[in-house]
Amino acid sequence: MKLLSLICMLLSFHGFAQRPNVLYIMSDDHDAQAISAYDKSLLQTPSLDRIAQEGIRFTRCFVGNSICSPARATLLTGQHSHKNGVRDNYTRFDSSQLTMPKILQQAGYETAVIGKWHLHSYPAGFDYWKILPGQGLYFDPRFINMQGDTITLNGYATDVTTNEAITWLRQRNNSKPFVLLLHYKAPHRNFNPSLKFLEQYHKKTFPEPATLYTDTAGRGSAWHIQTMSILRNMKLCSDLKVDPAYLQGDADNQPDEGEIAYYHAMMNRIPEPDRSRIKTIYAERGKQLQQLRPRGNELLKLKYQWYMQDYLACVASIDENVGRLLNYLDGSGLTKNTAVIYTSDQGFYLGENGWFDKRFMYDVSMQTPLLMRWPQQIRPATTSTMLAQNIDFAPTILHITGTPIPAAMQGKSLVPVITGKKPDLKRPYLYYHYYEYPQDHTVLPHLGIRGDRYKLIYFYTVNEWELYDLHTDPREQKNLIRSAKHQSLVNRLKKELQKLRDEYDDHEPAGELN
Ligand code: SGN
Ligand code: CA
Repeated sequence: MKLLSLICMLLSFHGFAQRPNVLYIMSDDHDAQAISAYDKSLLQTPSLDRIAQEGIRFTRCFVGNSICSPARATLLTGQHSHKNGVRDNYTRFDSSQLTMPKILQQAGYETAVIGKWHLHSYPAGFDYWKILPGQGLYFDPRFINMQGDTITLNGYATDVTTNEAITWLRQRNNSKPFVLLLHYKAPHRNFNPSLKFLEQYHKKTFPEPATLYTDTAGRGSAWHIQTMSILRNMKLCSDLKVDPAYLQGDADNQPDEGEIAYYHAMMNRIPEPDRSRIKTIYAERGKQLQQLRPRGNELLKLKYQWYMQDYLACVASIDENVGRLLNYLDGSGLTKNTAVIYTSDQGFYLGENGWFDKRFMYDVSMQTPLLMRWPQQIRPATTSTMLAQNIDFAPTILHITGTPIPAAMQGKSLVPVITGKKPDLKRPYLYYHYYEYPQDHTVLPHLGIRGDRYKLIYFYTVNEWELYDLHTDPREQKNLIRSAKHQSLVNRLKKELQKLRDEYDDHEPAGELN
C-alpha cells in the first residue's frame, strides 16, 4: 500500500506521457567477445556497436550465477539465486514474488515479454507475453501464448522473435509507456544458424584463443571433473552437424543411435530449399573428417573452427535483428524516449581452456555484455569499467522509469553511473554462487568474490580454494592460493567473502568457510 501511494505521488509529479520506455534485449549465451564493440577479432556487429556508440558500454558487468534460469530470475527480482529460489535450470520460479514487471505494471507501464523464458512457471506481471517452451527451437519455433496454447510460427527463431516484438510495439496501448523484455534463444547450443549467415561464416577461419590447447595438469578438482571440453564433450553430429553417414567406420567418432536420431530431427526442422543447401555445407565437414581422420589437437583445431562458424553465424542474425529493432524505433519516433539495453544471460566459453558452455566463476563465463543507450541521458560512446552485476538490472530499469526500488532488491541502480552523476557505486566486491551439479557439465558448486584485482573462489564440496590476480593473470591460469606472499591477502579476502555472505544473507553451506 505504501509503495502504491508513493508510486501515485510520483506519477502525478512526472505526468504519464513523458516517462521513458525501456526495450531490454537479452540473448542467450552471447559472450562479449562476440560483439565488435568489445572485441574485433571474431566478427563485426554494427547494430550492437551502434548501441555502444550512442550510449554506454560496461566492460566489467558480471552475473551472480552463470546459467540461464537463475539469470532470468535475477533479472525479474534483482536478487541473487538463494533469495529468489532459482539456483539451477530445473527449479520452478515462484511467480508470487515481487518482481520488476509487477511493480512497473502497477506504476502504469505496459509490460511485455517475448521469447525465451525458461522459468517453468508462466509469466506474471506482464500485460502481454509470448514465450518459447523450454530452450526453444531455432527453426519454425513453437511459442506458448497467453491463452496457454502452443503454436508454431514459421521462420528462423531470431527473425520470428523480432517480428513478434515489432508487431507488439505497433499494436500496444499507445497511451502508456512500455517496458518490453525481448529474449532471444540464440546463440545457445546447438548453434543452428540460418542459411544466409551459415553461407558467409562457414568460409571463415577464426583466430584461436591462447588457451585452446591447455590441459588440466596441475589444476584443481573442478577442472578435472568438468565436461565442457570441445575436444571430448562437443558432439560431432548433434553439435557440429556432421552427417552421421560420414562417421561410419570411424570407431573413435561413431555416434550412438540417440545422436543420429537427434541429427535427423534437427535437420528435418529446416524448411526446404534451405535444408538441402545447409546439409551440403555440413557435408563438407564430414568429408574433411573422412579424409584427414584427425585426432587430438588436430581434431580440436577443426572442431573449434566449426563451432565458431556456427556460433558466430547465429550472432550475426541477432545483430541484423537488433538493427531492425533500432530502425523501427527510429521510424516510429520512439528512439528519443526509449532506453535500449542489450545483454546476455551470461558469458560463454569460445574455446578458452579448450571449453564451451559457462557456469564457472572465471571471468569468461561470469562476465556478460552490457550496452545501454538512452538519448539525452547517456553521453554517446561512454565506457564504464565499474563492477556491475545482473542484480542491478531490475533496480536500473525501475530507476529509468522513475519507479521506486523495493528494499528487497539486492542490486543497485546503475542510473547514476550511466548519466555521469557518479562514476562509481563503491561496491568493492561482487558475490557469486553456482549450484547446479552434476547436470549438465559436471561443474562443481562454488562461491566466491570478484574485486577489481583479485578473485577468490571456494569449491566447497571438495574443500578447494582458488585465488587469481586478474591484473597479472587475466586468463586465470595460475592459482595463487598456496603462494606464501599472498597469505595475508587470502585471509583478508576470506573475511570479505564472509561479509558479503552476511550482507546478501546466504547461509549455504552453513558455518564458517575455512
Ligand atoms: C543444454 C545444453 C547445455 C547447456 C544447458 C543449459 N546441452 O542442456 O550445454 O549448458 O542447456 O543452458 S544441449 O546438448 O542440449 O545443447 S542454459 O542456457 O539453459 O543455461
Ligand atoms: Ca544461457
